[in-house]
Amino acid sequence: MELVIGTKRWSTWSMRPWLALKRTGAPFVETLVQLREVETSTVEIRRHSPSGLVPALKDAGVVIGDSLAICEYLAERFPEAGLWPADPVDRALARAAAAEMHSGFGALRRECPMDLGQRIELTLSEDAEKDVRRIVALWLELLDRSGGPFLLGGWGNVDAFFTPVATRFETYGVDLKNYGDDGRGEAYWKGLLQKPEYLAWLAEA
Ligand SMILES: N[C@@H](CCC(=O)N[C@@H](CS)C(=O)NCC(=O)O)C(=O)O
Repeated sequence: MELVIGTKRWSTWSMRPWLALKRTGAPFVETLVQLREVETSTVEIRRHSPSGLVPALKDAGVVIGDSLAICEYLAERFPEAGLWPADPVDRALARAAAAEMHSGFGALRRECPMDLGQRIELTLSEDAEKDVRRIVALWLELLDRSGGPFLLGGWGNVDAFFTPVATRFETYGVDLKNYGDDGRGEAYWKGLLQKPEYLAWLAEA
């Protein structure tokens, strides 16, 4: 199994399946492509990934080229890792939240690109503030249901999807109390950044 990823400091999409794969404990080959290298990035990525995007997982003779599809595949391949909740209703909620992250929160993503290890002062636009408010509401709803410590109880794919958001809140000093948080949202994102899988990624960023 080979996971092709982009620069660890910036590539949020790569981080998600990398965390999930680490969590399974399965051995894998990591192939790192440096992003933003004008001369080489595009050619290098295309050598591995027909879509021209990372991450890409090579396994069983195929290339799976999307972070959510990779995480779905890992959950099926390694059921003992518990990457989705066992309960079907919890599983549907976890999938919906991961999908909302996968396809949404564009303003926050644009204004606050992941930049690990940096501290940046910024005033969020109204649209980005709306994204943060929605994230907080979603987190609290799921934490209410599960009792935590992660969104649906134990750490899984949905938490991998929100880990890059946690890094943004840290880098840009976003205080969730201004967006409807009662403290549990902040405790949740700080908990994500303490996970050994994330610390292993950060150490190599
Ligand atoms: N929907 C895709 C998005 C992947 C994506 O946009 N990857 C970016 C890097 S984070 C990329 O490969 N960009 C090409 C480049 O930087 O040359 C996924 O979830 O995997």
